[in-house]
Amino acid sequence: MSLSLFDIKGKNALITGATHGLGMAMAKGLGLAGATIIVNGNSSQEKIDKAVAMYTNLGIKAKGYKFDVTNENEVQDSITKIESEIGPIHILINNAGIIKRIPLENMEVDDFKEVLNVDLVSPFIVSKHVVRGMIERKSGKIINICSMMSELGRNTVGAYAAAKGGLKMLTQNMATEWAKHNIQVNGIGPGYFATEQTAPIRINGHPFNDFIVNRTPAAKWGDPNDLAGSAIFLASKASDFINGHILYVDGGILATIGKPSNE
Ligand code: GCO
Ligand code: CA
Repeated sequence: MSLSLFDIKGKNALITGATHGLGMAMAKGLGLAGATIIVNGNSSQEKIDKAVAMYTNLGIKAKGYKFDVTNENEVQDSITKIESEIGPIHILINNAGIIKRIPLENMEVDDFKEVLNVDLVSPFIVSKHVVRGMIERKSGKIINICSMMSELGRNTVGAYAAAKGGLKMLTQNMATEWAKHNIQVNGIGPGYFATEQTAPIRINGHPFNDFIVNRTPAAKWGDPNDLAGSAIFLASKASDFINGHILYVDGGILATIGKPSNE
């Protein structure tokens, strides 16, 4: 009985921004657990095709759909197309996001708004168009990818922190409104992971790299594959009575005030 609680075989999972990074790692985890992976990207069809080939080579059923998660018309049309071609979307991971590392006093308003638009407004847009089917079916799983910046600030990522802080509360409000339909909405808050997005601040010897290794009790950057288990858990029956919870996968960062670098 116990392992079947985590069984997501045959479920259809839409992951936004699943052509690289943490989105790809979580999608791979769900796919290897038997879910059909719906790969969203917006950069290029070539990047989407490459990602779909990667999933397929692992024996995962996957199909790519190029659409801009900030464009409600594109989202609405794509969700309709997906649900007619693949079937109902049982699991949605709102992962697509951008970051602009600029000190707030120097940040253009347009840059600030772009970060909020992608990281906070688009999870609302995509969820709004996926949840209708979930409400009809009285079943669904939505996972919003939050961040350490849902809880903590850091120099130069003010817009991102505002968006990810908002996404934490949006997650809790989605849970509040949709739990009665047997839809569980939760978040995953990744700590610092080795991805393209963090490559610029992860260079060996870069002050931030040393800072993070010291600030993380597990004393290392996360491996994106460390997120698969949390994604499967929040996408499966094992989390049917969990609502509005942000599951931090951070090597202990939020558990501690930190320590002097020589300890
Ligand atoms: C940064 C990093 C972080 C991580 C992640 C932490 O510039 O501080 O990019 O934002 O990507 O969001 O949870
Ligand atoms: Ca909470």
